[in-house]
Amino acid sequence: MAIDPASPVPKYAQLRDLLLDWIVESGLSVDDPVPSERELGTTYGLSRMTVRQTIDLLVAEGKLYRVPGKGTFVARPKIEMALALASFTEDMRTRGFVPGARDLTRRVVPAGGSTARMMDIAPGSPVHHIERLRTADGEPMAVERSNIPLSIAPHLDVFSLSERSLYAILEEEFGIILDSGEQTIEAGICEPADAKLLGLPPGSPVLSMQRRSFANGRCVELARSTYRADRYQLHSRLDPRL
Ligand code: 16G
Repeated sequence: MAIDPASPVPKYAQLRDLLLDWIVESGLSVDDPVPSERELGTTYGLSRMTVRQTIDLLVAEGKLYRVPGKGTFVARPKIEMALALASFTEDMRTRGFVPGARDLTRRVVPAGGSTARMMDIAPGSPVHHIERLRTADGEPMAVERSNIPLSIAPHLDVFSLSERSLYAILEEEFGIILDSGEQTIEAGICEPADAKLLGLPPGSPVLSMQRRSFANGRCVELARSTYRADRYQLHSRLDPRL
């Protein structure tokens, strides 16, 4: 396939699609180099500026990455997160990764105003505040901050969360089966402390998630989490109407 100069599609966008097809057809895999901007310009009869625009776009989309002085390479595909009431453990296992968790903080704190409001509990009532670094095959993926009312899971603190899934503990030890939830997802910029934990340059893009999960109409968990935007994309089925 070649660039069509008569097409209303800009040349850099045509090259994007051609290059992605070429990567698949040539059987390139993760970390394989793609041809240089000069080579691509010659192959497709395009200016260096147009080729650079395409590469910039593919880098921004997370399909390619650049190593200064070395070239441009095929990036790892992002993990597709389903919008479901699944635990991190379940989600990672389904995708063939080994899930992990490192405890950062676990304490019982009085619920602040907004946490209490969102959980429909009295302000100041005790909640387990749990901060964990979540990993997939040992690689940091997200920082998750969960709040769980003490009244729902009183002795939750005796269970290790680096060895077991929080949702599994809630179910197996407390008989809590989550039956509904809601989640908001926003683009954000990584806080310096989280960037360090996640191994990202400060100011990297992240997905900020807030999830409330419920059992029998009662809010069990309010989680505020920071997921790496360079490793995650969200996938959702669409209903025909709102
Ligand atoms: C998911 C939830 C998190 C919950 C965790 C439990 C989001 C975006 N996700 O990652 O709220 O705490 O699952 O996972 O908030 P676990 O059962 O593997 O510990």
